[in-house]
This record gives sequence, C-alpha cells and structure tokens, in this order.
Amino acid sequence: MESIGVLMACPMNPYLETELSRRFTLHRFWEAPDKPLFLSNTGPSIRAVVGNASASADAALIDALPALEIVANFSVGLDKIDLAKCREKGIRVTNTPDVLTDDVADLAIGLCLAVLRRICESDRYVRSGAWKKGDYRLTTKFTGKTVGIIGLGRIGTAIARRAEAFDCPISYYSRTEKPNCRYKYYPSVVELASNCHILIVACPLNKDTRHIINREVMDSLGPKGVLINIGRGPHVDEPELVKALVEGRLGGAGLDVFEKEPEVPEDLFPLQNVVLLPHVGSGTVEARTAMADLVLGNLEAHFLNKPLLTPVV
Ligand code: 8YV
Repeated sequence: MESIGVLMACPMNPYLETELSRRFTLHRFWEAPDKPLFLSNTGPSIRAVVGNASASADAALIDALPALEIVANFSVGLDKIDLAKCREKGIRVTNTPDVLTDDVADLAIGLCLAVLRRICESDRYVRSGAWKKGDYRLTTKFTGKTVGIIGLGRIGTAIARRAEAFDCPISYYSRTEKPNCRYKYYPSVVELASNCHILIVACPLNKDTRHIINREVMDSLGPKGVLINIGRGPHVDEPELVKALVEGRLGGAGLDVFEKEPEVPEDLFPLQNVVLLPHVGSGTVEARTAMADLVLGNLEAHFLNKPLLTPVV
C-alpha cells in the first residue's frame, strides 16, 4: 500500500501521522506552500483524504482530487465533509463513532460541575492568593438539577446516563420522539430550554441544527440557566450568547467548541460564570489512539476490498 497517495487535511494526531506515513505515501496538506499548485501536481495521485473536525473533504477539495476513493475522518462529526458530493461521486466516507463517546460525555458532565461549582474560578482564587484575603462565595448544586439534552444519539444518551447518576431529571429534544425512551421529550428546543436548568448541545451539526441555540432559546433558559456545548460552535449564535452572558440574561456557559476555532470571543474572558475549553471532548490518549486505529483500519479495509469498519457512505 506504500504507493497509495493519502492526503492529511490538517495536523491532528502524531501517532496517526506516523502510522499513515509508514503505510502510505502521506501528503501533509498544511505543509504545501502553494495549495493550488500542490493540487494540480499531486492531486491526481491522491486516493484517500484523512480529515477531522477542523478540515476535511469539502466540495473544492473533492473537485481537485479526481482519483479520490475514500474520506476516512478522524472525528465522529461529519460537518466538514461534503457528504452529498461524496454520495454523488461514489466516494466512501468513514468516521470514528463509539470510541470517543465516554470521553465526550465525561467532559459534558465535567463542564456542568465546573460551571455550577465554579471549579476553575476557585482554582484561580487559590493560585492568586485571594483565599488569604477574602471569603469564598457559595456556588450552585448540580445534583438534582433538570438536564435538557439536544440530540439523544450515542453521546447524548451517554450524557443522560451520567446525569441520572447525579439524580438529575432528564428531558430531550430531537427531530422525532425516541420509542421506549424513559426521558421526557419536548418537540421544540424552546420548550426544552423553558423546562430545564442545564441545556446540553450534543447533536450533529447540519443545516437544521446551525444556530439551534438562538436568542429565544437562551432567554427561555434564563438568568439561572446554564448552556453546555460539546457539539459544534455553529450550533450556537455566538454573538447572541456573548450578549446574553454579559447582560446576565443567561446564568452561565460551559463551552468546548466555538464558531471560528481557535478564535474565542474575548468578551467572554472576564466572565467567571463561563468555562472555556479548546475543543477537547475526545482529547484523551485512549480515545484519540482508538480513533486513529479506526482511521487506519478503515483505510486498510478499503484498499484490501474488505468491508469498512465504520462506514457512513
Ligand atoms: C475531534 C470531534 O476534536 O469527533 C469529533 O467530531 O470533534 C473530535 O473528536 C477532532 O476531530 C480531533 O482532531
């Protein structure tokens, strides 16, 4: 397989990069000083693209790669891939489900605790020496709070199970009600937000879920409500979120993702009721190694004409 051209869309994981370069002819797109020139010279030899949540096979890249057979993404989310174009051209697509579910769900609960119990603020309070000077202010209990989840797929369900262990009543919104589900269903996000204390975004990003958290949803969540986003930045209307937090119309937020990563609105930096993370939901050695192994396994299966491990298209 050493002669098969594989294009990595951006840097993502050193182990994956090493293994890809051992098994294939690996091209690192970010290292090409002149991308149009690289694509016209090398594009015709590329048979696979490895992308992630930051960059993958969009329409322009697919059009520039006439021999492309497979997009093996190092992510469960597919929003950076032009799936319609892949279907139309018979290009296979794989992702990395399941292996990251626990870690993303753990982080969602971590953000709930961090925001409500002000863990990061308290850490800053100790490190700055403020503890020696003043009183620590009281925080908010997490156990028993109503949790609303947008998207009850693998990750949403894993978050629900964890929140249940904290005695939190669970409700959810998804396009359709899940049969035989013990959680309360709301047919609209506004209704869900009006009836929960913590709203967690855990659905895929697509044209229907872009800005699913808008001003009306934030106002329904209210000044005691907390928004947790472990999905994608564009799920949230970010300028409206900043306004809601600065004006005190929303109680707090725990955010692992942003609209224009790695850019984060600086107006959020002084707010103590906000916890900001650099898109690390799946960022454990265990999950990232398993994700890399899935990418490698899918590529090998494809080029050996075997069934794909985690096919999407
Ligand atoms: C990654 C993700 O952060 O799986 C996803 O959809 O967002 C993440 O696991 C990313 O793809 C790692 O490079």
